[in-house]
Amino acid sequence: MANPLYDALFAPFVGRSMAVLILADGREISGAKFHQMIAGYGAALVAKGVVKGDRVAVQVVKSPEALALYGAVVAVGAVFLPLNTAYTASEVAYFRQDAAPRLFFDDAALAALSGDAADFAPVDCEGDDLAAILYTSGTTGRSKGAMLTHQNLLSNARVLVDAWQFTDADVLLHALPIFHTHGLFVACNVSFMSGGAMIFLPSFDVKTVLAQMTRATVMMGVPTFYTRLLEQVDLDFAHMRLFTSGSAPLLAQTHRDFAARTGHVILERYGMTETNMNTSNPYTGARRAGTVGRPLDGVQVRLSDVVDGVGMIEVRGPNVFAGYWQMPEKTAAEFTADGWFITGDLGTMDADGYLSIVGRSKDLVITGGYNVYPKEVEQVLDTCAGVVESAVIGLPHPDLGEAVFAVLVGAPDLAVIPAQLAAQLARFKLPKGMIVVDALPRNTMGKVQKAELRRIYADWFSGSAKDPSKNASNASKSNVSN
Ligand code: MLC
Ligand code: AMP
Repeated sequence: MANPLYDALFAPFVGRSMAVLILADGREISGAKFHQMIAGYGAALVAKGVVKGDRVAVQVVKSPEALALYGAVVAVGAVFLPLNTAYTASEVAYFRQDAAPRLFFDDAALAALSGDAADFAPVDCEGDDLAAILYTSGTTGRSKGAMLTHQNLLSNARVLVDAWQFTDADVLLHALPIFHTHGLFVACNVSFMSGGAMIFLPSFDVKTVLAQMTRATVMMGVPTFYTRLLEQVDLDFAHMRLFTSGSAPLLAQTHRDFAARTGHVILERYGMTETNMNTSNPYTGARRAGTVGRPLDGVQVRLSDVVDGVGMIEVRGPNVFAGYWQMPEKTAAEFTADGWFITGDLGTMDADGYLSIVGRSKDLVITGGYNVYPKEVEQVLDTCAGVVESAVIGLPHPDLGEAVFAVLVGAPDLAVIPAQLAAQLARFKLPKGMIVVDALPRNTMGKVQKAELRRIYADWFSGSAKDPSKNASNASKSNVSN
């Protein structure tokens, strides 16, 4: 009788007096206490009728309770479905309708959840059973639920503990959100599996992070964490053993600057919601700036349709998801005939097997580590008064890596558009700049040339640009302060 993920991550906490979570106010939660929270919630979920395979959707602020709920859902054989706290009511309505969860937790519902830990018993599961569904936006604008099995999550956590040499002496500084692969699976699962502790912060606030760092041994971050740290004067990280980066491209310059300022060579790795982690720079050995390292143990990576050294990155291994929830056609379309997952990322591989990500075939903006699919924003923009058509692109941004930018045709009132968008879209998806032009550049097939738009407005957020409105007659521009 077994529950693979629960047995590996949560069961070992029974009776442990060592802290598993350290909070910003200094409060500590022992392994035993954390397990009791999981067991209490587990009993409560069963009492509410949750059975194996049920989806349990969760949109709650980051807290120890939220993490214990994750453990409880896994323990009772249900499927954890975390949602970004920034999602609007209409976005959440879509996920609830699509996934049909047995229960939905917001903060109030979580606060009211209690059960008797004595009544708890984990539910048996197989490696192929689902442990989580994480929604990832699609190029058509419709989000897809990536189904992740116990085996997917377990295999990846094992490989990462090993690759990054985690032990129970580690204290991971955790400042990421816990509704995505990075913060939940890479960070929490790895820490749980190693039996170490996490300094569990509500979000990335640079001053708090610096203050808390003194007790940590490892930090995992998106590139924005590192650019923000580099803006600080005093960076004394001599006691740290590891900094990792992922979810978005880390500029080689940031990598070099961080090494020069702190003596730490950031370890960059590459993953996706659908695959967990695929590649990593080595813990011992050369961590090469601008590369995402080599395939992790048990993960196979290949490039297809290679032209001038650049090919589509395809992945195969126990980490690769079980498909999109109730979307067999979309699932089939993203696998090759011989079973490799087509990532949509373009890469090169050097003679030593180090992969570099050089572009994306998918029309996607990654801003501060969050993915925004332009189509989704364009669809809402096109409903705004005065907008005839729109093109949404990502432009280089000093803080967020890329920022969302909208090019509009028509005569819209730019002052009212942000509020109209915010009613429907999470705020991180809203354009940080907009411009109105006479027409969008198109190729002979009539397709909007987004590469051309990215070239024209490339310097918009850098401040050093020539005024882009010179490139577009009758243009008006707006930098949105959101
Ligand atoms: C916040 N805002 C953003 C934003 N984050 N806008 C664009 N991109 C973002 N990433 C907006 C808010 O809506 C708000 O707008 C304003 O910016 C300030 O909000 P904030 O909460 O103060 O932001 P801040 O704390 O500065 O957050 C920035 C950040 C955060 C980079 C620290 O976004 C973050 O933690 N990102 C990590 C994302 C992540 O975990 N990705 C992993 C995906 S998994 P307004 O209008 O309200 O003022 C994955 C797989 C893998 O990709 O390989 O890991
Ligand atoms: P998500 O769907 O949110 O999991 O985002 C996954 C995408 O993030 C990948 O397909 C890549 O495009 C991107 N990504 C993740 N890690 C890296 C990295 N280290 N460098 C560049 N892009 C990355």
